[in-house]
Amino acid sequence: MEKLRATIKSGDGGAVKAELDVLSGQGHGARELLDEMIESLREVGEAFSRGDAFIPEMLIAARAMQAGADHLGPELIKTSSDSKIGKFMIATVSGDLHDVGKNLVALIFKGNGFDVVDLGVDVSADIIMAAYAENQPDIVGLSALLTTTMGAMEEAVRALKAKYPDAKVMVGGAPVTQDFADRIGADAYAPDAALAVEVARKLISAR
Ligand code: B1M
Repeated sequence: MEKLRATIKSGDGGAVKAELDVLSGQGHGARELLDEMIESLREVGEAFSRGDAFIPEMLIAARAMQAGADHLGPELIKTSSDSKIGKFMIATVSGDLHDVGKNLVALIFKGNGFDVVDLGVDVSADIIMAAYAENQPDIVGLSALLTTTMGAMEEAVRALKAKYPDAKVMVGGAPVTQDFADRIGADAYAPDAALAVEVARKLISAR
């Protein structure tokens, strides 16, 4: 696992994929490997906080992690059923460029039988509302990684709910908590991508 962490930090997506294949061959499961890659990124983030790493290091590690997550994709996700469960629209909120977690959530929803509309990063409340009207999703998922963009998440949830009271909104991301989700009027919170699918299924079946 040491080597996997080192390859994530080196930013070499090809080396990450090769190391994942080696570790899979040794019997390590996709979920364990994913957690290990997330942990590597957490370490890079801590180094950044200490001043021992800079933006480029965070960026190349994120790219390598994305390559690794995409490579694991087929094993991470369950076999999708033929009939679609519902439509899930996801965005990282305004002012926030972090997308590795959002992409992971989108990947896992696709693999679990959802139609996924991915609006990308730095998405304003206005764009989310316009996309809601256009796509009519069963659930809107919002991701935020910065404490400074939690306000944008609140703004998006409140604007969406004011115009579309029946809209169902799920929120997540490292600084987001159940308490925060409740305070801003979100319908659901999930701490990780796998649990987000379970929460979404419950939201849809409760309709
Ligand atoms: Co940024 N960054 N970053 N960064 N970055 C963090 C988040 C930080 C914690 C690092 C640190 O200081 N320790 C810190 C935030 C501090 C805070 O606000 N409390 C930080 C900072 C400060 C910044 C900048 C402000 C730095 C600067 O410019 N001075 C800047 C902001 C840019 C902006 O967004 N406007 C910035 C920039 C960047 C990069 C662009 C260089 C790069 C992002 C590249 C990219 O995403 N394409 C980057 C990175 C890579 C990180 C860290 C190192 C890794 C993030 C990541 O991808 N994690 C991060 C440190 C860390 O996370 N510990 C850090 C892996 C990913 C799988 O986890 O996204 O949390 P995560 O997703 C999880 C769950 O949160 C959940 O599911 C996933 C797991 O299954 N989840 C959901 C996520 N969304 C969900 C939605 C759901 C449900 C669950 O429902 C809808």
